[in-house]
Amino acid sequence: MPSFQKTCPQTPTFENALLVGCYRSSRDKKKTLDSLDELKRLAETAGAIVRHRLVQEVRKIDPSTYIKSGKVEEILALAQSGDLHVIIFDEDLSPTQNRNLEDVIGVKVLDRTGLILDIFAKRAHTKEGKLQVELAQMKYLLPRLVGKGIHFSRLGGGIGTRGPGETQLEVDRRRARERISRLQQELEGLKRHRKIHREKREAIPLPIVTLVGYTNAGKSTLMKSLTGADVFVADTLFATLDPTVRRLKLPSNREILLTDTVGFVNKLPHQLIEAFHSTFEEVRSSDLLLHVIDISHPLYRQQVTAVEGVLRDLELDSISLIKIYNKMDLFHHEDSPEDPIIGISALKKEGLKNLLLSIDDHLSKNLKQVSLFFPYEDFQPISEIYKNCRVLSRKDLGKGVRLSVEMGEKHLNRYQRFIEGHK
Ligand SMILES: Nc1nc2c(ncn2[C@@H]2O[C@H](COP(=O)(O)OP(=O)(O)OP(=O)(O)O)[C@@H](O)[C@H]2O)c(=O)[nH]1
Ligand SMILES: [Mg+2]
Repeated sequence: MPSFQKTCPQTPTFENALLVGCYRSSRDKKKTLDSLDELKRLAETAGAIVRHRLVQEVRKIDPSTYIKSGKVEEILALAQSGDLHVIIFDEDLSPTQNRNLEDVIGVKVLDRTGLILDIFAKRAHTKEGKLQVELAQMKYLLPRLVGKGIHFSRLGGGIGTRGPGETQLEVDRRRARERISRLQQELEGLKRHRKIHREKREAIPLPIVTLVGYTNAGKSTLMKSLTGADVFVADTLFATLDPTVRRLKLPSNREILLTDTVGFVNKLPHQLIEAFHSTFEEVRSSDLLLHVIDISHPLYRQQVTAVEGVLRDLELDSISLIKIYNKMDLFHHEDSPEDPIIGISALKKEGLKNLLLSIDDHLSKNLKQVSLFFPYEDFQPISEIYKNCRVLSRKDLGKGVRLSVEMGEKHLNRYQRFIEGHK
């Protein structure tokens, strides 16, 4: 029986990396170069020093090594002559390509997915976050355990082998499957727990407003500036993995729940989307999404498109959304974004009043004016109503109280039995 012990081979603190980007035709070259810039940031976040880049036209993908054998030779020469610890491909490699490249070059090979999973493993702090990342990593590793066994063991630890990577070294597919189903069970348990939490939260049906956006756009900074929440902010990718929720009062005195959550990235690994299902479930119950955009980023338009793509994939695109252009203090572009513009600086706390008014405005649009009657023997919900909705008028009558209230769908459902004229 293979052991399930963690093995921690010697790893340099920083690993020298070679990045490889491939494009099908010269039209795509610029896109590949941009994507490689992002891969560099991802690699640095994982602890690598990017020493070399290889950008290559690949008309036809080689099924055994992705790039042509000539290029493999070139990389081999580089690996033999220098201090190279890891090769990172921007495109996803098949398990076979990954293994073959490592066999020939003798250096650890990762793809973008493996790298992102590694960063998530480093960042996960809560029990649920850790389980989710481990599940994603196991799913990524499972097809890589076929055939010759585990190739990573020869190639040292470090980037791409953190978290379950290390425990994987000795396990076979059966044990990996067992682990996957155990993780799924545990997550299911946590999900039930979370559901109870959510139901409790929804018992006070405050509108839920969720910050979404590309990683590093400034979501957590905005959360901090608006609510004073002590959330982690960093100039690094995937600073936030675990959702944080705080109450916030809008100018109309209406209270909302503001949620900060995990950022998106181009080519977000599907294993992560699946594993973070319950995190995204939470987003699904939002009344409004605030899409935070880093306008100072030269590729902000592509980032917007990537985020919109992920929202569509997660079927979150039916929730109403406001685009917020952040980091206006750094904004130097000639071309201005599409309107209507909400420009802010989360860091300098500029434009926040305007943002809060817009949130108020958006939420009001989904509100209806209704008349409710509370008999004196069923009077308790009135204090809740005063707290969570806008009361327009009140009349104390002989048998109870009549309120004219502005409320959203959530409240309409909750207080349906008090609505006058309702059968
Ligand atoms: N100049 C400037 N920097 C900002 C602004 N907002 C955020 N930042 C910086 O941008 C970096 C990323 O901010 P975060 O708030 O961690 O970004 P995030 O969207 O939560 O990122 P993830 O959690 O990785 O998805 C930090 O270095 C912030 O200080 C802003 O309005 N102006
Ligand atoms: Mg964050």
